[in-house]
Amino acid sequence: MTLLECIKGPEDLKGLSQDQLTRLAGEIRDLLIETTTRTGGHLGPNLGVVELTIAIHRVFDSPRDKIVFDTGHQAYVHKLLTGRVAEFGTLRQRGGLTGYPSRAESEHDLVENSHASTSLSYADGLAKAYKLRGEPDRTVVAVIGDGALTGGMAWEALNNIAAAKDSRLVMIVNDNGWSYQPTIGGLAEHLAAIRVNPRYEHVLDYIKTTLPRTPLVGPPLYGTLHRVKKGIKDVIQPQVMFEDLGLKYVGPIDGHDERLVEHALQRARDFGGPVLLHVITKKGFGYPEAEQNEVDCLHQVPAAGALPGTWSRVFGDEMVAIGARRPDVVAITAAMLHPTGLAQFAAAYPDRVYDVGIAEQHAVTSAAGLAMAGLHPVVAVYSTFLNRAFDQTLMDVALHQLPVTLVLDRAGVTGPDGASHHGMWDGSIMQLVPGMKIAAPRDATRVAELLNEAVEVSDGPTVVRFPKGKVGGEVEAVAKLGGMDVLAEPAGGLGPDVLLAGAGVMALTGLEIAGRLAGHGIGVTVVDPRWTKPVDAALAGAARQHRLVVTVEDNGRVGGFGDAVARLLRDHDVDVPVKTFGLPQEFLSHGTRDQVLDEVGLTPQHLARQITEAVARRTPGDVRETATAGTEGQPVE
Ligand SMILES: Cc1ncc(C[n+]2csc(CCOP(=O)(O)OP(=O)(O)O)c2C)c(N)n1
Repeated sequence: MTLLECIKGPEDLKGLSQDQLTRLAGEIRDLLIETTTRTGGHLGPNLGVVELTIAIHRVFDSPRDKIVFDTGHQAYVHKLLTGRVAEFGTLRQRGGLTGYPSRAESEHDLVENSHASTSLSYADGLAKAYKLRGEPDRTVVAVIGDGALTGGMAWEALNNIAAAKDSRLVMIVNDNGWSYQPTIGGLAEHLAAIRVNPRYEHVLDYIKTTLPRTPLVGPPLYGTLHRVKKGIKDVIQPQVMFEDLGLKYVGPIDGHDERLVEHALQRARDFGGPVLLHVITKKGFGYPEAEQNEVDCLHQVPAAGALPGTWSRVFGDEMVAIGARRPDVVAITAAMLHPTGLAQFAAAYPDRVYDVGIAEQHAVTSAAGLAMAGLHPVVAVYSTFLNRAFDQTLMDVALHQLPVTLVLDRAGVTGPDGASHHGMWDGSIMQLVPGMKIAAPRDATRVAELLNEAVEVSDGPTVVRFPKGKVGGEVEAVAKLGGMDVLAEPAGGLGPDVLLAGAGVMALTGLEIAGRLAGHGIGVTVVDPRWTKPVDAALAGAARQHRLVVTVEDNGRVGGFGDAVARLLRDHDVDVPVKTFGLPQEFLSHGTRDQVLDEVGLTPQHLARQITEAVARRTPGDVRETATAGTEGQPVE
C-alpha cells in the first residue's frame, strides 16, 4: 500500500515526517501523470502545486477553514488529499470524478465554477461572513495563479480585501509565470521582476559594504540610500505594489520547499488580517516532459492546441488568409493563443495580435476601441467565457454599431470539463443584442465562408460559433432558400411534411433525422440557416409549405435559435406548429460530447422518434401506423 493510499483526509497528513512528505509528493506526481495520460486533464498546473497543496492541508483545518482554488483546474492534488485516491482513475469520465472541485464530491470542495479570477471575491465574502457570524477562528484561503490574477475581478477583490483589515484571509499567489502561455502584461512583468531580480536585501548588503568604503561620497551616500530604502524597494521589489494597496505581503518563497511554505502559511494564518503570500512554483515540476514543454508546460493533456482537422485550426488557417488580404483585421485572445487557433496568425502578423490576459471583458471593450479607430478586430474566445463580456458586447460594441467579430470556439456541449465549460449560453445571450449577427458553420468550408462574411460586416458586431473537436465531412447545399442552404428535400414521392432547420453542426444531425423519417414515410426539408440571427424571413414562407417546423441547436433551448424561429413565425402569422430542440436549460455534467448529447436526447435517433410522434399526433391514420413500427424497431408511443 502506498503512503498516498493511506491518506483518507487532511488529518492523516499532519503526523507525517518531512521524509514521508517528500515520498508522498513523489507518489502524487506519479499518479497525476499516470491518470491524466489516460483520462486527459490539467497535468502541468497540478504537478506545480503538489508541495503547496500538502502544506495548505497541513496548516489549515479544512473543511472548517475554507480553501478556494481559483479556476479549480489545479485542484487534483487537493482531491487526492481529501479522500479521493481510490476514485481518481475515473477523473473526467462520465459518472466519475469531475475535473474541478465539486460540492457533490466532497465537503472540502467549495467553488466549482472554473471561470478564472473569482477566488478572491468568494474569499472576501466568506471571510466577512465568518466575522459577522461570530466565527473569528476560521481562516479563508484562496489559491490564485498569476494568470488568473490578470483578470479584472481579482483586482476588484484586492481593492476590497485591502479595506477589510481584520478579515482572516490568506491569498496565495501561485506564480509560475504561465497561464496557458507565459503570462503577459504589466502585472506579469512585475511578478517576473520579483522572480528574477536579486533580492533587494542583497542589493542593500552591497550598498552597505561597498559604498562606505568609497571616500568622501561614501557615508553620506549610504545614509541617503538608507533613507530611501523604500524607494529602492519600489524599484527592486515590486511587491510594494501590494503593500501600497494596504495588503500584508509575504514572499517570494520557493513553492516546492514544503517546509518553507508551511512556515509562511503558519505566519499568514496567525496574522489575523488579509495576507498575500507570493509562492514561486514551476509549472510541470518534477516531470521533465512537462517542465520542458515549450507550448504550455503540458497545461492540459491532450494538448488544447489547435490540431490539424479541428474547428479551431480551420478557423486559424482562414484567419491567416484573411490577414493577408485585410491589413485592418487584428486578433485578440484572452490568454489562449494556441487553444483558440490563433498561433499561426500570431506567427504571420505578430503586430496584429493582442493577448490581453484572462480578461474577456477588457478584450471586448478593447476590441471596441480598435474598431472605433478603423480596424476590424476578431476576438477569439471559448463560448463559455464570453458570458463574462456580455455587457461589453451589448453596450460597448453593439450600441456603437462597431464591426467586431467574436469567434466562439467550444460552442455547445464540450464534454469532460463539465457544467462550467459547456458553451450553451452564447446562442441565447447573443440573440438579445440589437444588431448582432450570429453565424453557425456546419463544416470547414462554411467556417471559412461565414468568417469571411462576418469580417465584411462593417456596421455592427458578428459572432461565428462552432463546437469543440474535429470537423466532420463537407455537406454541399442542394438549393438556396433566401440566404440559407437547403441540404435535403423530400424525395421518393414523399410530401413536404417537416421543415427542419438545424443550426451549425445540427444541420448534419438534421440530415440523419431526415433519413430516418423517410423510412416512416415522413418527408423532410433540411435547412442550414447559416446565420441564426437574424433569422432569414424566407423561413416563414417555407414553413407555410410544411405541416411541422422543427429546429435543432447545440445551445440552451431558452432564447436560442429555436425561440427566434418561433417568434418569426408568430410575427408572420404562420400557423404551422414549431418544435424547438436544444439543450435543457440545466447545468449539464461531464462526459464525452456524445454521451452528454445522448443523455439530453440530442441525437438523430432520439430526435427522429420525437418528431415522428409529433407528426403522428397531427396525422391520425396513415403516418402513425407507419411510425409505430419505431425507428429502432420499438413502439414510439
Ligand atoms: C474566464 C476564463 N477565461 C479563460 C479560462 C481558461 N483557462 C483555464 S486555466 C487558464 C490559465 C490559468 O493560469 P494560472 O491562473 O496562472 O494557473 P496555472 O495553470 O498557471 O497554474 C486559462 C486561461 C478560464 N478558466 N476562465
